[in-house]
Amino acid sequence: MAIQEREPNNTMATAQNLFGLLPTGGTRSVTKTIEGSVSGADTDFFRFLPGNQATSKITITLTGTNSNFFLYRDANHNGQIDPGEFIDGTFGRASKTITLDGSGDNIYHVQVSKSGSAANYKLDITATPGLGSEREPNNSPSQAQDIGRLNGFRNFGGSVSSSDRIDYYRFRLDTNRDVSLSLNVKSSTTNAGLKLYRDANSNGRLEANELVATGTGSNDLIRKQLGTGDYFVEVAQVSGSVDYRLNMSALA
Ligand SMILES: [Ca+2]
Ligand SMILES: [Ca+2]
Ligand SMILES: [Ca+2]
Ligand SMILES: [Ca+2]
Repeated sequence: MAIQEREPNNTMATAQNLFGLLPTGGTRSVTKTIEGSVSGADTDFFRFLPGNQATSKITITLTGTNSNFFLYRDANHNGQIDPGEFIDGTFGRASKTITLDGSGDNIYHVQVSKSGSAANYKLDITATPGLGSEREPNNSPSQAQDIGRLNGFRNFGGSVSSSDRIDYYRFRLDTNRDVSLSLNVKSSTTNAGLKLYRDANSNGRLEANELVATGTGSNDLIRKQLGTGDYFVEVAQVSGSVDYRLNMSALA
């Protein structure tokens, strides 16, 4: 049954709370459907969290002409939208679905606003339990799996081996953030290495002087304050057939 919007919900601070989507230990996808309307002076905010640290993806779909939606995470918990807190939006695109692979249990805010005359809308938010998955081919920077703007936690499972030596992921920062990356390898008889690059000259290639950090310690930890830019994460096989979990976060 659909949830009706409740006014006032015009700011992040007064967002209508949808709470967690997934029950603890649940194994099935859960969808919440919200119905509302927006007009010139009326914008609507909703807040939700997946409810489970291991969430393979969140999908948000907006139905209704003349409306837009924007996804944020209030990184500094001040109830307002600050630089770097925007994650994705529809901006009048024909397809109004946003998918976040490998989402951790972040608290998200969705804003619906009108793009034309007053609009009725339906918003479907789906959370799917499990771990985000790498998508092959991801063997070069140009094939890197693009996770979009990194804000909060994102987690992926993948593998590298002698026949698939490298996996690349890419993310974007729109403001300064404390970024943390780590690589957990399932079997102690296998090993992989973690590197972080920033494509400073935006030529789509990763040059030696663009290396930002190399993982250290048993979990290949990288922890650094980073500024605006396009970043590439490289997971490279060192020995054996490696099943890994890559944890990424960007916090205020
Ligand atoms: Ca409304
Ligand atoms: Ca409103
Ligand atoms: Ca792989
Ligand atoms: Ca690969």
